[in-house]
Amino acid sequence: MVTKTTKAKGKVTAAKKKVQSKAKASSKTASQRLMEMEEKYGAHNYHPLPVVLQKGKGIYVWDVEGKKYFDFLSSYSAVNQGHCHPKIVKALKDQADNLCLTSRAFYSEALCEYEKFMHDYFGYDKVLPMNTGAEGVETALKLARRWGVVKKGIPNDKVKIICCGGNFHGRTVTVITMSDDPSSFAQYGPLTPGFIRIPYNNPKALEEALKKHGKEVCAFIAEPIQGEAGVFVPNDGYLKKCYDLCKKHNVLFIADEVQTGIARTGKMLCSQHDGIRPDIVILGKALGGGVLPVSACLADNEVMLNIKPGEHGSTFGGFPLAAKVAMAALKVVKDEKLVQNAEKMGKIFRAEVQKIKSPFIVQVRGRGLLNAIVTKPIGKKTAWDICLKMRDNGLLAKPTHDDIIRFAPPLCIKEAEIKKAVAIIKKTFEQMA
Ligand code: IF1
Repeated sequence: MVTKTTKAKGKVTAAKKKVQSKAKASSKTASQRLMEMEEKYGAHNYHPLPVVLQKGKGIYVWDVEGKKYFDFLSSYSAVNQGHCHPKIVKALKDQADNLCLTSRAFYSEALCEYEKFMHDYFGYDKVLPMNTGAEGVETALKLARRWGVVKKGIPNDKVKIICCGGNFHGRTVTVITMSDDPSSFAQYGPLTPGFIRIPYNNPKALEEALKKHGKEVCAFIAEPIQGEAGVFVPNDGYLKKCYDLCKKHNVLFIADEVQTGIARTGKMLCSQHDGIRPDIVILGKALGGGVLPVSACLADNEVMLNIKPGEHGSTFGGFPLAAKVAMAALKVVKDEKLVQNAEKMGKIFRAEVQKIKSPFIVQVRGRGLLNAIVTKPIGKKTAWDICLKMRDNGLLAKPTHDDIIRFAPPLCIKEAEIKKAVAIIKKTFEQMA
């Protein structure tokens, strides 16, 4: 009897525990459960800010609990036109009902139209369509190397490309070869030969490298503003000086406009701030209107026509859905005057943020709507903690390099919304102090 009772009691306790633990599980928020799923089943190649998004519209996103936020990252400038823009989504849906994918084995009506559209829009002879930014960069490097061999007469195994310290051009093995950030390239060796790295924002360094290696150099590649480096804006005239040096040494100038292009900095292309027309422009991110991965290289025939049929490509590059989406995305930029708006709102944003007095703030910098606050940690509180608090207050932004917070809202943001967002940023810094 005694044994039985004890057993029964034991059973009750176990059942009770089960109920308790179930209650505990359900006391978790939807966000917590989803983040645990990612932790368990997703590769650990990111460290996201803890917020689980479910919905987006214009400059706002909502999490799974229904809380609304200003999106001040815009998926790293891929959502310049705003989330789920009705015209871009309509272009996607219309084409999806018609023809999604053909590969490049056949012509597609949408791609033919897109190629002409890109010529008219950006004024380059030709476009080479790809999908992601890194593929666009790879394509530019191949175009440049090929031009170097065919047109400049550099021996195939000697061709060099000059890149900049602090760059971020993507994640493929060749592209990370250009990086000087160990978190990008370490323990992924062996890397790709043929790169020379010089300091950014230093035309003298380019001049010296070209004097020394110019005959074997096919191209110089740079971001007009370095994004990952913390929205590092070079001196006025830097790009122009580099461009002129390239011309002097018969070297192609490649502008990686994946992040700075498509109106982000208050010009259609950031290179226009310095009045230059790069030999190769790489576009990505917002070219897909925040809807699809769409990237491209723009260049003239002298560069573009050295790659012949079968020598480069991608199954999805320029697929009909992407072609239609990109055209819609670029039409929105013009129709809604996003270049002008980015320029105007950027000025207001920087002026307002500069008024915030906080011991955390070291510098405010940027161009158009690509901006950053450089912070310094106080005690144990860092840029990460500031971003967590901004999240609580209803604004999403992400730190880069531990101490820099990037602010890059969709370009359709209005003045009243900028002011509301700055009020949140101000309140956050006050709460941190
Ligand atoms: C990630 C950073 C931004 C880019 C430039 C090419 C690419 C990028 C100038 C490659 C991509 C992204 C990738 C993203 C983080 C992000 C980023 F913080 F790492 F540097 F935006 F600032 N050229 N930048 O900025 O384009 O292949 O990704 O389409 O998580 O790696 P992609």
